[in-house]
Amino acid sequence: MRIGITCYPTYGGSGVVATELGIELAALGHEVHFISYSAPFRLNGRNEGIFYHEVPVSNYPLFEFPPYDLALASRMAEVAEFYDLDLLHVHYAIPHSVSALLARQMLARSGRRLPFVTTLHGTDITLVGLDRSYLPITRHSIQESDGVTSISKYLKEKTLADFGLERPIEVITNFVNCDVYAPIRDETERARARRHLAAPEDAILMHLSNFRPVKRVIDVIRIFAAVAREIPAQLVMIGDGPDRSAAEWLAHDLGIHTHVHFLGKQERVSELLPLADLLLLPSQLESFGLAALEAMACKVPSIATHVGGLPEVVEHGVTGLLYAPGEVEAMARGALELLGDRQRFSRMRDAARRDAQKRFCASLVVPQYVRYYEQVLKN
Ligand code: GMT
Repeated sequence: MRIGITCYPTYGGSGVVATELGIELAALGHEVHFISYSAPFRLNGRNEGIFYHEVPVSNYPLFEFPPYDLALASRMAEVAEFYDLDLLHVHYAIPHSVSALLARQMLARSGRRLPFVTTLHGTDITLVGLDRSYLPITRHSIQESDGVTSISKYLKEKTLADFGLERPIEVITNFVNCDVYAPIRDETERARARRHLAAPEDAILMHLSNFRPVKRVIDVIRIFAAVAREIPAQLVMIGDGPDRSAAEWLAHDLGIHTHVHFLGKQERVSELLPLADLLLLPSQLESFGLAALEAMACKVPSIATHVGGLPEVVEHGVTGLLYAPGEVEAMARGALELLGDRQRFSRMRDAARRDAQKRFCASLVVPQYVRYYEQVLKN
């Protein structure tokens, strides 16, 4: 198949999923064309069978807001025509599914069919999509999509209820490449790699996100502070975003800044995650929680929240511990109890990897997308 993929190319789960999907599809022999305003950040160096088409957005003095969605629709239609695409797959409904709808209409005039699949990821439904400025057009573009997938059961139910929709939505969960995201088997090698971040006796806690308010990075710092009061520990913060500076200030104010390492955006997350003991993901809401899954695949249990789709990913007491958002003290206690009970901790680490392999490996999930594309093309 020749598949066009559109996503936000910046640091964020939906872009990561779209990019990894493109890479996996290309590895299966499909031709993948990314169409976006810049190249997705995880594409680097792995591009056989993958093409990238930039969307140029002109900014005339008359435009207070350059219409990216229109430029995207034009580019989608062009790329579909030049490269004979079979279908478009857009990630994050706003504005990508609206642009895809326009591209489909443009091509229909010349008798060309260009079905599109929309994958719903999270705030495109739970936050931005419900904003009155976007709700009617988001609802329309979801309704008009040739196929709609959702990354969790939670998000599917939420979409149907909040948008008053009745159309079918296929749940295809996020996935992880279990060969790339994997524990370091050799304990000596792992210990050596950890030494770059911490002393041998230190626990390593990690957080990975786009540092938006929904991620509650302030809670991450507070949880860590409570843990570090009891045991030697280091916190590694991966990513960047609006709340980073507040988190840095708090680490200073609490006097723990020498134990908190802000690494910024990292390309090789799969090399850092296996070094952690625990992932902290105390989000206000997660429709899935890709970071928790990537950590699980590396044998790292999560201290997270039982919100949205997270309980579909992390099983409380088995592959991690789940709390209500804001339960900072309880999360710190949970982390300490777990780290202090070597047998339970080791069982949880094994279960995390096993579960990621059993339910979320790319080799299991990506074929579900391929089957879904085939079904959409057939209809
Ligand atoms: O919805 C967002 O906040 C953005 C989006 C992203 O691009 O990071 O995150 C969502 O999609 C991810 C990938 O499918 C999920 O793992 C995240 O849980 C989801 N975020 C939220 O629901 C807050």
